[in-house]
Amino acid sequence: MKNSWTKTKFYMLMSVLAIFLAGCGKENLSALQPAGEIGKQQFFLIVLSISIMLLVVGTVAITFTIAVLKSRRSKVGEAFVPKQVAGNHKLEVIWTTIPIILLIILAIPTVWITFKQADVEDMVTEDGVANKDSVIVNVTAYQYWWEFEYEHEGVVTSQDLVVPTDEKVFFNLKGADVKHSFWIPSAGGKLDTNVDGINSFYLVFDDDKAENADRLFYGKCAELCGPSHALMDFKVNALPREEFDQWLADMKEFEEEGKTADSSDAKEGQEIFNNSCMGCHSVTPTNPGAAGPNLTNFGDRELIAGVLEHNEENLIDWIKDPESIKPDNKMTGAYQLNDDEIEKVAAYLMELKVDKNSGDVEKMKKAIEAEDNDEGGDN
Ligand code: HEC
Ligand SMILES: [Cu+2]
Repeated sequence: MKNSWTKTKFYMLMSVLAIFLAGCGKENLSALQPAGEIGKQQFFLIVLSISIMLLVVGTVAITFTIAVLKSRRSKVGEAFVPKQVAGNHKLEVIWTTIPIILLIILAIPTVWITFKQADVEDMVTEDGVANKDSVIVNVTAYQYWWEFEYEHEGVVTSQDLVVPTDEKVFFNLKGADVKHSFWIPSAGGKLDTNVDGINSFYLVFDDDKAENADRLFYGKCAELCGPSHALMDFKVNALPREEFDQWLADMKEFEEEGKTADSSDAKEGQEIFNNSCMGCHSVTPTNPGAAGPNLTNFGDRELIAGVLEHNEENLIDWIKDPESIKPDNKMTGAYQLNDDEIEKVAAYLMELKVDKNSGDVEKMKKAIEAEDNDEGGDN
């Protein structure tokens, strides 16, 4: 009876663990489902080192079990003394050589891949200037948000990183305040963003993997950097090359045309924004904000401040009391607005859209909804 209960407990524990492990396999978030060259190499190293570890642990466990079973007093008698092997030459050689061989098997691919992944030769030309043929993103990590500047285009975004698929995307990483770490689990990393020096590496995003992940990967800060470290997330929008080029073109066109608010609320909101928020936030795509994220394409974002679902209600909550959402963030207390003013600013920010496609999707969704409603009426 007791035995079967122990077994039941064991199976219950295992099924709970299995459920947890099932969560490890998301296409857009997991190092165990690599989505590009670097991620695949890192995954290979994980599998290689775990296999070697399992081999060692397994061998030791089995040998130990055999020894215990074979040397039971009931079997060999009270007076039995096993064969003494201290200082045995052959054994000493065997158990020194095997670990050395295992370490060599582990070391060669690890060292080779580590150096290969740090190879950013294609990023600069022979004259030492940034290579025009390569996509280069200069990343700056702030407490608790990310800024992405496109080297050749001068385009600046924050929180949402847009990259082309099936080619090397180079990153120059630095930290603005404290040390952070840049990590896109599916694609690879992590690499520290230091305050005193730039770290460079590249990532590749496979197009088919990006499509499986709905073209959206998750990025994270992987170095404890303050109270809101765990909320320092960003999104990676991985697009085919033509769509990526289109996005860059939209961003630049936006710079030329500028953006004027549509609705009357938004117009008033724009004025309030210019007075109270412009000191830290920029709404032109080529201008890094002074102390806060660039908000040029804020209306296209997936999330607000990297953590809240993107809608007007949450935006109002954020502007009203950012501290309750991201403790220690650097926007808290920087302005004084009443509820009415906050609603108008929010209306203005929701209108800041650059991605023309996303507008079409919105329109399409509305059209489909309208159609569905019509059908509903007929029945
Ligand atoms: C002192 C500088 C400062 C001022 C002034 C300021 N902000 Fe911010 N803002 C920040 C910082 C810093 C962040 C990033 C916070 C974080 O994520 O940790 C931020 C984040 C945001 C975000 C989220 C951005 C994103 O990328 O998702 C919005 C929206 C925003 N601010 C709106 C406003 C509005 C509206 C005002 C004016 C009423 C304003 N801010 C005034 C510094 C400022
Ligand atoms: Cu951080």
